[in-house]
Amino acid sequence: MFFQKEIETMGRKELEALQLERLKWTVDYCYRNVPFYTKRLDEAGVTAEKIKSLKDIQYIPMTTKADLRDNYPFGLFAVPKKELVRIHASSGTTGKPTVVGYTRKDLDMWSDCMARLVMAAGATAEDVVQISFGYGMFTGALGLHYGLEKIGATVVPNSSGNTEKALMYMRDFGTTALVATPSYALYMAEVAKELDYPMSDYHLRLGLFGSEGCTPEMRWQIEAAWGLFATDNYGMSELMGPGVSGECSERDGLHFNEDYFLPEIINPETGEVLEPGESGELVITPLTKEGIPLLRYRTRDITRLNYEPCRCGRTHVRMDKVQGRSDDMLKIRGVNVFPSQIESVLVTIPQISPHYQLIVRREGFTDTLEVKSELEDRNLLDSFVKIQELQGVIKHKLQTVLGIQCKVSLVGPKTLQRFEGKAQRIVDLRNQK
Ligand code: DLL
Repeated sequence: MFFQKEIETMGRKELEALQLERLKWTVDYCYRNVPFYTKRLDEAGVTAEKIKSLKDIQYIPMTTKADLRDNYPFGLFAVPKKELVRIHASSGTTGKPTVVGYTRKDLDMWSDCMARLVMAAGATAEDVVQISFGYGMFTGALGLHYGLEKIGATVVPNSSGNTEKALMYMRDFGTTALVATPSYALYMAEVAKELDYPMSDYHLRLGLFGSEGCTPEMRWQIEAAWGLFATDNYGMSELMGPGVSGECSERDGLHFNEDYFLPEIINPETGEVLEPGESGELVITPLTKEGIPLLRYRTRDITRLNYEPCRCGRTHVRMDKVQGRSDDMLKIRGVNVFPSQIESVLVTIPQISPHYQLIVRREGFTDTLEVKSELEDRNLLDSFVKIQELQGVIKHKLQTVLGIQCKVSLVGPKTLQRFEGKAQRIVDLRNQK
């Protein structure tokens, strides 16, 4: 099912012509309306007229999260405040929040992008969709909310938290689709199983998940727990929020809304643009944004692009599931370790739950990694030998995948923290005295 079939199946030549025209518009718009970009573009000697092909994007300077923070709150906005109809911000846990503003046209574009992706994932006007992202400054909830309303689905704006009540609504309203982070969907299933209602009282058929990584192994567990079909959605607040890319029901990569977002892959160390198919850092230029336009925004997310048309008929480029963030990547004794690699191992071991924590320490001159995982069965704690055996198995499997040794600790069931939003699994103690 398509929301805007003509655009979603547009031929590549036509699509690229549209992108080029919009890229030139954006460069000119930034130059004229954002002093930060006037200076940057002057320094680089770039003007809209000089851009003759999409390849010329490489001459445009990149923008980083630090640029947004340095210009907090409205320094990169291109319109006066009275033209904005909404403001969102990132949580700002690691510094000043990054603030983003939307004009009416930006919001229309956002809900179109979302409507396309939820339909591609299989949502319809028949669905009752419960939104279990936190409503507020986070873009996830309102982003999906307006897209789902646009396709005529019945939206239940339940927000995150108060899980038992959310489950009551789910049973009583006959909710058919759930919007949540994968980790919250997993936690909700855990709580549902503890309540006095059979799982057959729930009617979820579709999960519209996203906002954090999720290995295929973890996804199978969520699907099995709920009996639903899960799809992945990607985006970030600086670019708009969710709606940048998402999986269709083929689940063979996340389709970009490529008429609105121009993606590139770069080598995160050198900034060099990589060839299609190569893995590296995703850089995105929104092509029509008015409130806060950005040029070549460095996402820090590591992925790959695939320009082959999809079996679903959509032609827009697909990205692989995010492999990790370049700033989430742990460097342990010189080896790059992504949390997703660890998750893919842990989730296949039946004696432990899919909840885990990664603790990084500096001991002397070496970095060490402790993988803390939860037992499914409390009784195992009584057997030292069995625990040791299990630790040995996990350690061996992790070493095979990661190429380094790590410490494995097993703790009792339901002792690790659960998350209602994005899971925070890494505890990096290296810079603590
Ligand atoms: O997480 C927007 C969003 C909301 C996307 C709901 C999808 C669904 P931020 O809070 O600004 O925005 O966080 C953006 O989250 O750079 C990625 O590192 C990560 N991220 C987002 N979606 C995915 C995903 C929203 N599907 C940051 N897989 C991004 C992996 C994701 N990581």
